Amino acid sequence: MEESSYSEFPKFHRRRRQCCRRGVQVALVGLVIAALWAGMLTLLLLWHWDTAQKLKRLEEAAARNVSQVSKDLERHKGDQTAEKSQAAQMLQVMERIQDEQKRMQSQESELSRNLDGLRADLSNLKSHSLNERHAALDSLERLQEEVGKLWMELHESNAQTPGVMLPPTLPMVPTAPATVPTIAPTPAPTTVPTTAPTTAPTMVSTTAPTPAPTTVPTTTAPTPASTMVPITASTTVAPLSLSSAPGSVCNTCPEEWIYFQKKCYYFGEGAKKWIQARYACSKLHGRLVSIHSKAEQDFLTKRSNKRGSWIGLRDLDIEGEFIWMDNNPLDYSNWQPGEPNDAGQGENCVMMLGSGQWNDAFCGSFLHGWVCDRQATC
Ligand code: 2F8
Ligand code: CA
Repeated sequence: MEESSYSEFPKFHRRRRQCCRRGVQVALVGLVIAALWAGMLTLLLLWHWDTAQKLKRLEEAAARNVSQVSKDLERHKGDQTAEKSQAAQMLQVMERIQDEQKRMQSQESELSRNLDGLRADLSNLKSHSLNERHAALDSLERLQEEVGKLWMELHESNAQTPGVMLPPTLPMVPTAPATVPTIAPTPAPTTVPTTAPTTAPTMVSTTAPTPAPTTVPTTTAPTPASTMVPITASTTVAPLSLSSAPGSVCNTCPEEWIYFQKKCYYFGEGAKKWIQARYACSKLHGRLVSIHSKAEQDFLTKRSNKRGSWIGLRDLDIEGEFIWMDNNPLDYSNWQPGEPNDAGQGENCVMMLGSGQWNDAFCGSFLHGWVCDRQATC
């Protein structure tokens, strides 16, 4: 039995060793598993920690961004408020400007209304004063014409009435200036009645019965109705001696006069209005030229003043009815095309242009030439 017990011992040890080895193996496996779990856990922890760190950083960044955004938002809100207040201010300014514009527009329309009114007044005033001026000039010219006629008659009668002394020349009635301001009243109407009638009418009444020259073969035109001078004298022409012995040659002209077809012509020079030219001719014992044929016109054209000359034709009394100074009918004419046109302020006197053609012109214009005629003497 004992022997058997001794023989059983190594078996026991073998079994025990085998048993221990398995335990160690199990323990090792356990250890390995534990190590693996520990490693896995460690990794898990590390991953978790890393994720937490990242999350934390993200949160911080998000918080920074949020604060930045909120700051931006506040700044933006501030800007918006400022802009709003600026917009409100601008709106106010614009409203003020619009009000100002409306006020200015109403002022402007009122001003333009006033201006229109003023313009209308001015044009009324102008046309009124122009009409007055024309009327005054017309009556002045008529008056001067009458005075001229009376003066010539006085001279004629003086020649037949010894003892009555007359000045050698007719005092010129002052006429309105060539350029009268359109608004200012013209001086003509005031000067005419004071100067013109002083000598002529009173002297005429004493000499009126003097017969008109009997040798002048003129057709007496109806004297225009004049309000200032009594129509007592017959219409006269310049005192020319026209009688001639039968068969004698009547071709004698005074010095400086040019003879052509029984008449003498004087080509005057020096600035004159029509009425002044007429008076200048009468002083030379002639009258402003009357033209009755192409031959006569051709003769005059050759000698015409290039700047124009007054001739003895006008339509003073009736517009368009032209009358020659010799009272003969208008049997020949040489109008420039388009004339007479009574242009501008009215044109009642006729001029001969440089070309020889005729143009009706304003009687108050100053022309440098004027042509007189008279009958040649025998
Ligand atoms: O064109 C013809 C026209 O020329 C002038 O007026 C612009 C003359 N005026 C004077 O000579 C003052 C007009 O008489 C003439 O008809
Ligand atoms: Ca004309």
